Amino acid sequence: MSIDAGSKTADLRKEFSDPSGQKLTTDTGVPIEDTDNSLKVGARGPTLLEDFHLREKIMRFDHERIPERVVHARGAAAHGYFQAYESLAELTRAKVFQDPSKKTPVFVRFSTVAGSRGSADTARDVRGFAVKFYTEEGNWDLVGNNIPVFFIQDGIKFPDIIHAAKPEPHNEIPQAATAHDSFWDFVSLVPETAHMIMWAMSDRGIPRSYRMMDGFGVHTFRFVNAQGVSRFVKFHWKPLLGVHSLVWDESQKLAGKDADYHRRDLWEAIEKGHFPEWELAVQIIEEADADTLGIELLDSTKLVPEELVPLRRVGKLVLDRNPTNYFAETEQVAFCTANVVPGIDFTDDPLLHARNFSYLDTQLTRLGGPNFNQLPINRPLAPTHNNQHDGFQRHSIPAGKANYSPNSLGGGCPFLASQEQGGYRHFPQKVTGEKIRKRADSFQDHFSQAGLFFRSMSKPEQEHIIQALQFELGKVEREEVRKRVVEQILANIDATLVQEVAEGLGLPVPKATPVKGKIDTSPALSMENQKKDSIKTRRIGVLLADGFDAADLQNTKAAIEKAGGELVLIAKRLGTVKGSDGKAVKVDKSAVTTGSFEYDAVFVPGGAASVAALKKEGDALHFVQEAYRHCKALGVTKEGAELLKAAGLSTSAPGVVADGQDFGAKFIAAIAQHRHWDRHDKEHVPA
Ligand code: HDD
Repeated sequence: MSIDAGSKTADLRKEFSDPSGQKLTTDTGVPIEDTDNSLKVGARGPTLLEDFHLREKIMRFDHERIPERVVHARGAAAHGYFQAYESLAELTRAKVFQDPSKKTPVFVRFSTVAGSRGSADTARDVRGFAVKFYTEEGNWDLVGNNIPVFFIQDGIKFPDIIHAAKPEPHNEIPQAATAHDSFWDFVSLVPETAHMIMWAMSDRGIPRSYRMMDGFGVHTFRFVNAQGVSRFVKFHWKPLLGVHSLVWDESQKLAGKDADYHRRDLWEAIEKGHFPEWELAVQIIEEADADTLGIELLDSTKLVPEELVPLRRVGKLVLDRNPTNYFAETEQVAFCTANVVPGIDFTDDPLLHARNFSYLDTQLTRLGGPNFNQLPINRPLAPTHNNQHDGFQRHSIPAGKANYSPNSLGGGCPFLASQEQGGYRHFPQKVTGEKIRKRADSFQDHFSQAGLFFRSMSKPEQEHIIQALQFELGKVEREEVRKRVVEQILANIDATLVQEVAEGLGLPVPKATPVKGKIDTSPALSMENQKKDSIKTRRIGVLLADGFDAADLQNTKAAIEKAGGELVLIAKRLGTVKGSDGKAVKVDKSAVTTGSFEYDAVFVPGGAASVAALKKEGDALHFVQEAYRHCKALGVTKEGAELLKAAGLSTSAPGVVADGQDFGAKFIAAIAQHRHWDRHDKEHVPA
């Protein structure tokens, strides 16, 4: 048999040399001569069953998919490291927190919860923030979210909340959205969801980037030190780029124009060397103080306000390497809340206990058997020795006759690890009680922290929550469900909230009976109070046509890049545009492939011919109007201001920076603010 030398594929193949010397082989290592033609009897004859290469290739293709995760199916991940700032020996014996000179490798996967693997990144949803630390004493998985609380208090309700949130069973509609009857029906009947609903409907539900969101371990865990002293701990990840969000209109448009917006953002940042960073912070609560705190630490629908227990920043997470292969790493990674190391232990949070079972169990179906920890991405760096040898997809080949314990045939191996040798010992917590299906009275307050969150928001943040609820409940078809959410949930949270949502839905406004706790507001909860000091990695869209002012572009580019931002040149079509100096610059994006929602700010340089051309382009006018409506920074130099005027926009509105002294510095300061919510008349601007 010879390669079909006449085919186009064969011609193309000849153009590539073979520098690696790596030949195509079957899975059993047999070199392959032709992978473009199946084995046939004559060139036009039937295909032969003996074509083992065809059969293997198709068989492998037929089985390429594994079941997607039942939740958090859509995600993106990266490698990196964690480094402690100082020894935490007084709090925990975990090795990962002992030596500040040591870097512990990590793999971090971000995700949405409700959508399928192919759904859009920017759906309104909670984001998963799962970190696998490959520590020297085994893997520690901190499987958290970008929201510090959860929908339910007991894991037995997890299938219910997820079934309600996922597409409805009869027609599988809608995808990656909670704006439908079954979700809100559940919410209306389960008041413990109230606090999490406030967070999910807030701007936290539509992050600007995975790189710009908080992470939380959610549950209360234990730190246990070498002396066996236990303290309660809550984990927080704080992004060094600050916490920023999209607006809802942008999220929806991005879902159409770039459904991979978040995974692309993470990938590109790492490829460009802009490694995302977070600080790990802990809230430590002495066991003796737990009862007087006034917050049930075992209830995952509650947070501990930073004003009560401050955050202590204990180390840094850096993501510096993209995966080599999406499937092998991001898809096959298996996190489990039960993966803890000596020095980290559980509390009796009933949500956590159900999770400890669920994550181990789900991998059996998803990864085809019990050996998933042998997959390269899950394999610990710490050595493993045990008698669990068999099962589907065993990779390593255990030696020896003894696969039981105790044994003498294997010389007694593997031996047990004493405390001094780092053996894991569960914290000997005292427990007594009757076997009952019941929640403690301390789990019954469902509204005080929902109200705390809403009251702690800035005015614009509150408006966004109201608008999100009007959208979501507006999509609910059954009026009795809408009414129940308004009357049974929102009325117990806040008077303004319930009034505005009810009015937006055309429902009677019920009497508000907000439930208040000990703390009235927690300023730390508002995104407005997070740091806004940098434009690092921010993308600024530049609108250009032939004749743009080359000096304007050059000066702004220099200033923005010095501050760590990036200009993206946008014109009517791809190719080049000519500046006032006669030089051509390459266009990065054409108007048909992009939109203002892909950028953090907009810049329009001067140049009479360029601006005159832009004024006639509907896309350019729409671009600036949309950015204005989304409250982004707009910078204009010289004639650039005319484009804004032609679009009916004010050049003196907040966040609009017109030419003048210190233009670069003022524009940068405006971009760092991320949004300028107090922009007048924005509701009247088309977008
Ligand atoms: Fe979960 C995946 C986060 C409650 C059952 N969950 C999963 C992932 C994250 C979370 C980030 C994706 C991990 C990855 O990237 O592979 N889940 C949470 C948080 C919760 C939570 C922060 C509440 C504090 N989860 C929760 C409960 C249960 C589960 C109560 C079941 C009783 N979660 C699962 C699961 C998943 C999962 C079904 C799907 C895929 C997987 O585990 O590996 O077992």
